[in-house]
Amino acid sequence: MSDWTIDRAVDELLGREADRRAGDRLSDDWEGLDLPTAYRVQDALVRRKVESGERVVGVKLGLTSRAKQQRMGIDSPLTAWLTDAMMLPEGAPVPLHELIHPRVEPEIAFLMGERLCGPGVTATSALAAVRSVHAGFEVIDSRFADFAFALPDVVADNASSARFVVGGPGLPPRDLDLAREACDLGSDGRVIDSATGAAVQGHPAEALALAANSLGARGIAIEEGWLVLSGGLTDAVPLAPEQEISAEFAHLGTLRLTGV
Ligand code: OOG
Ligand code: MG
Repeated sequence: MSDWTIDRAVDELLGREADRRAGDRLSDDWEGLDLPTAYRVQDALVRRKVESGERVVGVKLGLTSRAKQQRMGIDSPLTAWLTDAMMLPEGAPVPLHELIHPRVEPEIAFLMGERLCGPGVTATSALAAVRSVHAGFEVIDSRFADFAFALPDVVADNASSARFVVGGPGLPPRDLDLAREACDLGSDGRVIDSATGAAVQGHPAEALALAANSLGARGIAIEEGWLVLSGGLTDAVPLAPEQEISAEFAHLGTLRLTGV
């Protein structure tokens, strides 16, 4: 018998974030933690952040690439929330003492020029709602030990969200072939991985459509002015002190991020 509730799960996850400690999976102890309940925890968690002064600035996809799905052992994409407190300016160092066990992954970021709401969103209609496309980094930081979780755990944990960077100034989608847009991931000047936009759902616009349709099924629209992260194109890299991770995109520019 477990006595978990949505509120208790939110307290637990926010407590771990504040204390910088990872813990056990919720699903080990909470039999009733199914996917709808997990999204209720996620929504309640972001509501708590908003009550404490943070502002929702967009949404992210997770587990959209084979590289990420294989590493995490989960093959269902998911969505989660981005707030202004997670946003790092381009080139800003990542203070590691604020985080538990951060990992960095290169992503494609969309800035929305129009509201987008599923169902029925296609890659074409999704891309038509985009103002500009940007190079992105996400710094993920699971509140579960060793990033070991089942799907409802990671959904409840706002998909390990911690920090993100969006490169400027971006390009209009019509100027890009996003499936072919290449990205080299570097660590201290050495290329350690690479992918193209096709890594996320075959095309980053398919990932965006997936976000619009899954959020739409929960009655949520992607608003004009919001950012959307595509999901990591490659596996994520653990970030160590003084380590510089770079993401060199063919047309979207290069992002660099250093742990301090
Ligand atoms: C879950 C978050 C996944 C992505 O881009 O695939 C994610 C995790 O890997 O901890 O953000
Ligand atoms: Mg990510």
